[in-house]
Amino acid sequence: MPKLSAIITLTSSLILGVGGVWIAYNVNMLPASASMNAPVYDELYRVLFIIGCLLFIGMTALVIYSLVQFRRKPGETGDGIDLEGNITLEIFWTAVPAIVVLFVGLYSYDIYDRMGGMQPLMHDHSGHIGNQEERVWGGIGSGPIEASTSNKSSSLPIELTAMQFAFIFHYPKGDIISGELHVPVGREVSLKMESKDVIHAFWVPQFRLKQDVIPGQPTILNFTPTKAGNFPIVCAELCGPYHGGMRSNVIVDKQEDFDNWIKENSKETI
Ligand SMILES: [Cu+2]
Repeated sequence: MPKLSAIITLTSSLILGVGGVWIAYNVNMLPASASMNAPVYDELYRVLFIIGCLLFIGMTALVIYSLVQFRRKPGETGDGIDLEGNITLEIFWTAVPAIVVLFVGLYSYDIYDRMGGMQPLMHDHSGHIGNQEERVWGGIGSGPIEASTSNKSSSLPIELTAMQFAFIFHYPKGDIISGELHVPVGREVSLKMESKDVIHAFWVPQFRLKQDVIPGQPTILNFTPTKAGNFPIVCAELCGPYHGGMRSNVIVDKQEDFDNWIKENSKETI
């Protein structure tokens, strides 16, 4: 009998494992993936989804099995069997969740690091600027943005000002001001963001990117779009009565189209 139950447990676990992985790979709940960040983020999401599927299916199956198997039989009137403690089982159900939670924590940290989350994002009060900012913006304190145009870096610097209730983009090259974000596909963009009033958040679901935009404290967001198209920019921080309407678009163009857009708009504004 113990042999049979071990075989049944092993087979059900295998079916559960394969089923969970199959669901996670075949049920896609995420929007299109359009930046270099996206695959890294999606990998973490998939692993969490697999764990979630395993737990959900496993527990539901166990509850249904118990309801059927251990139901009160006709004619039974007494209490159930008196059970007290099971050290092995208790160690098992403490160790397994502990290992799962530890794994998820460490893995999430690794993904956050790979997405650049541990790199400095903003000025501190002493005026020091993080490495990314030095690279793209020339490391000149809060000096004029024009200084960055001579930078040898291949990143495209763009300045974002958020306010109730709009995103305004400024391109140092050509001194263009736009209500929509235009970027070329395949090139790193360095977005320097600052708010004029309250805290907002720049969120592009297809880029898997979300970053707070804070008054008086610029934040830098670097990303590389990988797919041409038109994607929504959403304010993801409750910022006032029209917060829900604080939206814009990011238009990812081929380099050629982007260059044309820059050329056309530079003429009008310079
Ligand atoms: Cu907002």
